Parts: sequence; C-alpha cells; structure tokens
Amino acid sequence: MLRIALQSKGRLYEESAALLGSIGINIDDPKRKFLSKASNFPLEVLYLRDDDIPQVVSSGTASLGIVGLNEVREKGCDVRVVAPLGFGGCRLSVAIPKDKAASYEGPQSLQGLRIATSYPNILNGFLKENGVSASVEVICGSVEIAPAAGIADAIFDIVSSGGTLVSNSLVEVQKVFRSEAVLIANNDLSQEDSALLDEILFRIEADKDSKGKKYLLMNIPTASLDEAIKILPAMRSPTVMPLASEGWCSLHSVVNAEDLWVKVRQLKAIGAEGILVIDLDKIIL
Ligand code: PRT
Ligand code: ZN
Repeated sequence: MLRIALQSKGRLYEESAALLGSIGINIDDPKRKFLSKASNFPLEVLYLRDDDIPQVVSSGTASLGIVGLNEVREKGCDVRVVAPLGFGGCRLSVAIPKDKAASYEGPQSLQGLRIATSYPNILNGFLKENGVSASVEVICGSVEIAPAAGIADAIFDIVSSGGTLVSNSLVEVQKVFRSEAVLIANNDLSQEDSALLDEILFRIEADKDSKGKKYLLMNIPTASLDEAIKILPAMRSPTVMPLASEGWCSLHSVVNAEDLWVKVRQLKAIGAEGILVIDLDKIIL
C-alpha cells in the first residue's frame, strides 16, 4: 500500500485533495482522521503539518508527499521532486520598509542588515552566493511585522499577491526563490510503490493535458472539409463522420480554449453549423 503525506489543513490541503479526486482517487476528509485509506486505490493518506512532510518522505514513513517546493528546499531533505502540480504558487522574496526601497541597489544593499525570516537556510544560501554578510533572525510567524517592531531591517518571506507587504508598508526588492506545490517521492521506493507512482503520474498527466482544452463537434458541408481540417489541428487529425443528409458530415476535434472563439468564427465562415463546445475531463495520449 502506497502512503502519501498531505497537508492536513492550510493553503495546500484543498487543492491536494482536489488533485487526488480529479485523478479518480477518493479520500476521506482529514478532519475525521490522521490516517485514512482511499476507497478505490491502494493508497493511504497521512495528514500532517506541511513542515513535517519532506522529512516524513525522506525517512520513508510516507513514500510520497505533496508540499511547497519552498519547504523541500528549506528542510534540505533528500527526496525526489517528481512533478510540479500547478497550484500553491508563490515566491520567497526580500522586502524592506517603503521609505528605504529607493536606495536598494541589489543584494549588496543587504550587507550588515538584520533580516527576519522563517526560511533561514534558503536565505543563508542566497546571502552566501552573493557574498553578503547579514544577520539572519529566525521568526516562526508574522515575519512581516518585524521591521515595524524594530526587530529587523528587512524580511525574507513568502509573497503571493503582495497584499501583506503593502499593508505593512514593505516593498519587495529581491525575488529569490519561486515555489509551487510539488509531488515528492522517497528516493528508495519499492517496486510496488514505483508502479503505483507511475499510475498516479500517468493520471496527473492526462488531467493536466485536458486543462485549457475544449472538445468541438459540428456539422460541416463536405465541400468545406479540407478547409476545416486546416483550421483544426487535432491530436492526430479531426474525426470525420458521415451524416444522413447528403453533402454534410460531422467533425470532432480538440482545440486550445484560448483559440476557441477565433476557430469558431473561421468554421462558421466556411459553413459549419450546430457547433457544440464541450469541457474535457481527461486526455490520454
Ligand atoms: O499548519 P501548517 O504548518 O501545515 O501550514 P503553514 O501555516 O505552515 O502553511 P500555509 O498553509 O500557510 O502554506 C502552505 C504552503 O502554501 C507554503 O509553504 C507555500 O508553499 C504555499 N503558499 C502559497 C503560501 C502562500 N501562497 C502565501 N501567500 N504560503 C503562505 N503565504 C502567506 C505568506 O506567508 C504571507 O504571510 O501569505 C502571506 C502573503 O500573501 P500575499 O498574497 O499577501 O502576498
Ligand atoms: Zn507549516
């Protein structure tokens, strides 16, 4: 039985659970349990604080985990980052008080400053790379209030919309590390767990491939078929089926959602009728 560690609550929980749901793995609500089994896949879910997930996967207590790349890097645990998951996007940045921002000229401006953070390892790596010597003050929460409280001259923290910085009169002056939720795996998976991971990755890929795509069905005069096929580059080529009425056929294809309305206009211009646009659930290539 494969075991995956998920955040029990917090920013990543909803989307981690939704991801498993979208690849057909049904799990229980963590509010009821610490450990639960999927009902239709040989998977056990261990619900934890995100801080503990890299270590639990590196030690093999769980074979897989979903966690922010920032936590993986900060903890420095020996795990394999298997796939980016496209949610939980954020960055780790240096921010300084608004009235000092104009004088910031790059990492050297941090020389000798006190920088508050919950991510000392990533920050120390950045300072070292840039030959900067600064005093790193480790704070576990509400890092953004440190400058106003007189505890630090700058902060190094997660930024997403930037709203928290603005409301604390801070300005992001240096983006250091980009993060998103990632699937991580233990480096020494059993054969059985490897096979189950492959199945999970196969499903994630199919789910990802369907995002941003639409399925199009329409009736088209047979005389316009060649032109329609040029407009619609399908995975192999569009599916064409004859219709009962002479001189017409039915055409099915997949298009990028962003191109949809342009394609629809082009298809209508060559006589397409009864165009149906359908959301795609999965694409298995
Ligand atoms: O209880 P547990 O320890 O499990 O959770 P936690 O409180 O440590 O973490 P949580 O749930 O807040 O975040 C989990 C992960 O989500 C982080 O490790 C990041 O990978 C990712 N993530 C994405 C974020 C944000 N966006 C985010 N905006 N984590 C935190 N924030 C915080 C940030 O610390 C700051 O206080 O939101 C504030 C900034 O947001 P903006 O939008 O105002 O810039
Ligand atoms: Zn945490």
